[in-house]
Amino acid sequence: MGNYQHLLLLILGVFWLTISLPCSVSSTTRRFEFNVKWKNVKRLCYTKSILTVNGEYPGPTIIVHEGDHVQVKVTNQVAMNTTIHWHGIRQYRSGWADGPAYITQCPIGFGKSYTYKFTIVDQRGTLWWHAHFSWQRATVNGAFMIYPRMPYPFSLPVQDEIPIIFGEWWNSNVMSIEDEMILTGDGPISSDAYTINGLPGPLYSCSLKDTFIRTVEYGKTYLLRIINAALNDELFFAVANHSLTVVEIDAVYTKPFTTNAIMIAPGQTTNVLLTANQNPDSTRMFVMAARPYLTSVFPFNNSTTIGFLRYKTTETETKPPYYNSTKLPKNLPAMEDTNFATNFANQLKSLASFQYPCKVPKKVQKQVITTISLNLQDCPANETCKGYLNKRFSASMNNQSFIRPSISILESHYKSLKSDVLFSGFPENPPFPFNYTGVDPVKENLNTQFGSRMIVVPYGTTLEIVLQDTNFLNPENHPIHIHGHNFFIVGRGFGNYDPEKDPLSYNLVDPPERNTVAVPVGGWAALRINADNPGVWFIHCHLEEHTTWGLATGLIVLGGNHPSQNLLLPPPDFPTC
Ligand SMILES: *[C@@H]1O[C@H](CO)[C@@H](O)[C@H](O)[C@H]1NC(C)=O
Ligand SMILES: *[C@@H]1O[C@H](CO)[C@@H](O)[C@H](O)[C@H]1NC(C)=O
Ligand SMILES: *[C@@H]1O[C@H](CO)[C@@H](O)[C@H](O)[C@H]1NC(C)=O
Ligand SMILES: *[C@@H]1O[C@H](CO)[C@@H](O)[C@H](O)[C@H]1NC(C)=O
Ligand SMILES: *[C@@H]1O[C@H](CO)[C@@H](O)[C@H](O)[C@H]1NC(C)=O
Ligand SMILES: *[C@@H]1O[C@H](CO)[C@@H](O)[C@H](O)[C@H]1NC(C)=O
Ligand SMILES: *[C@@H]1O[C@H](CO)[C@@H](O)[C@H](O)[C@H]1NC(C)=O
Ligand SMILES: *[C@@H]1O[C@H](CO)[C@@H](O)[C@H](O)[C@H]1NC(C)=O
Ligand SMILES: [Cu+2]
Repeated sequence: MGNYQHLLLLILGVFWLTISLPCSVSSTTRRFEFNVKWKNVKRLCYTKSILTVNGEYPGPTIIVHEGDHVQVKVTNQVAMNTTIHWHGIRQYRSGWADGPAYITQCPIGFGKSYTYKFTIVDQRGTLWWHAHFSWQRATVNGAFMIYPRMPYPFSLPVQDEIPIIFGEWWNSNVMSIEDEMILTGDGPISSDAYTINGLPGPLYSCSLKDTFIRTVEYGKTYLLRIINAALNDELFFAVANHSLTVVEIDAVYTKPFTTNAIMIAPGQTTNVLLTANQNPDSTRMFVMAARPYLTSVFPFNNSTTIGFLRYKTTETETKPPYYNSTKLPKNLPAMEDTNFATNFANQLKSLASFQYPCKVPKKVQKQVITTISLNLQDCPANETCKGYLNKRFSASMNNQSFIRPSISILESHYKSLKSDVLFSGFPENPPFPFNYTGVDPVKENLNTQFGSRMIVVPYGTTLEIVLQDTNFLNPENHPIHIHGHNFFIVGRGFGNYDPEKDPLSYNLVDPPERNTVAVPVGGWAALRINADNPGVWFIHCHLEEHTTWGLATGLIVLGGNHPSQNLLLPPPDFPTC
């Protein structure tokens, strides 16, 4: 070999090292302690005891880097069961740490601890964590930030960041809402306020001091890490006189686009860039506002949470903030603005660059078409039901209303217990095809069947799931969340999915990649998944009321031939039932 060739190899070698180094930097183990405990908190003039992590509301922020090993020791200090879910974390082979009660694990009982252990693989951006037991996530939630190994692929430099967590506040005890719903068959009571970082803002009574205010500096660009932790509401969000550039959703980079507002569904996260480019006048505060995107006839709280961006000047430090205007931003969409929601969703595309390729399956080995539906269950003769028409509200996928068993399905699956047959055989098509988005709701039989059947696929299957909304009770935009896998939203539309025509217009180049999809109201969404993560993965509507009613199923991905294609061993402190 000549000298030149040596030199070339050397250069190539150095180049290879340079590009591969950031990924191969030895990973760190980051440890956190989460103590689940009560804390007295006052909002809207009501003081009540809320469930928290470490007494914080919203809970502590987890900050890690891509590639890190994460260990969170959760200790339950309250006389209730609990679990924590790391929403959107892929959990490669570590399904034991995913968290949904009775899907992957038995709950952590009073006085018990469980250490969730997992590794951050090929994910960067904003995710979040929340309790996954009953409705505890109302107050037990927080941000989960993953810093990238490589510089941000954004054209603007990020000079600072602003976490924004939307939530819902109930003056009454949120822990008893689910029990009440199950007892009476009625819908949940609606929340009393929406919140930004736990604060309702000045449009609610007694809340002037509970207002989120963030000082910004003229000329700087901020990364807003926006999380929708509300229980039952999709939200619009806008900042007065500022535009937002979307750069990442659900910890996946997107093609940047600029918008006056965003729509964000419960379970979703969206990172946007905001440049503080307005006249830096200390007497002015810019309103940021969030209110529901409404597609349902069910009761909800018709109100808006606002906070402020305040420009920093020499006077800012000494003067109290002024609330010259609490006028809502002109660019905040109206509550029923489905056109805005649709146009916004149409603009979301994977970055699909050389460094961050879009790994959408071009072909699929299996397709599952499933309705996502609300239902009305006939009232048993010996009971009184308080739902619509004196029946029980319910919800289903392919006419199965999902029942969580009282064991860990993951454990049962891992040990190949006999009960496993209960957890397979989810129908691959609606049992009776009908005009899903055209049925007169009330005259039909809206009953459903109870069950715990899930979709089972071999390791590595390329899977397509088509989610079809129905008009039962009312059509509604449902945010469907899949654990353990990201998916690619290759198609969306209104009306009934057409298996012949609709695939022709799929985006197989740069579809958005997410963990939660807002399925168009009265429409459908087609998702493609590389089922490459062995385990048991919950699939459910991220409107808490719908999960309670059974709008859920699961995906069981079998182990592969190679040891690296199988689940890790169960941890020694794995909670038992
Ligand atoms: C909605 O919020 C307002 C303002 O706090 C409150 O007065 C009202 O009772 C709430 N509505 C419902 C239905 O809870
Ligand atoms: C925002 O811009 C509008 C004009 O589009 C202007 O009337 C208004 O005063 C501005 N608001 C602030 C807080 O600067
Ligand atoms: C805002 O209010 C403060 C205090 O009342 C006042 O000094 C200031 O001029 C007001 N600014 C605007 C733009 O109205
Ligand atoms: C919400 O409240 C506003 C102001 O009171 C009202 O104009 C609007 O019609 C209400 N919207 C719904 C959907 O109830
Ligand atoms: C009604 O009867 C069913 C079937 O016998 C029973 O399982 C259920 O517990 C009863 N419900 C009430 C409220 O008594
Ligand atoms: C479904 O129902 C809608 C609304 O009634 C109607 O417009 C549409 O033509 C129906 N579709 C089919 C395939 O029957
Ligand atoms: C769902 O199942 C129930 C109970 O078996 C049945 O009465 C109903 O017709 C089914 N509905 C649909 C849409 O398949
Ligand atoms: C907690 O969960 C365990 C296991 O499912 C169950 O046996 C126990 O009754 C639950 N405890 C409470 C307080 O709900
Ligand atoms: Cu739903």
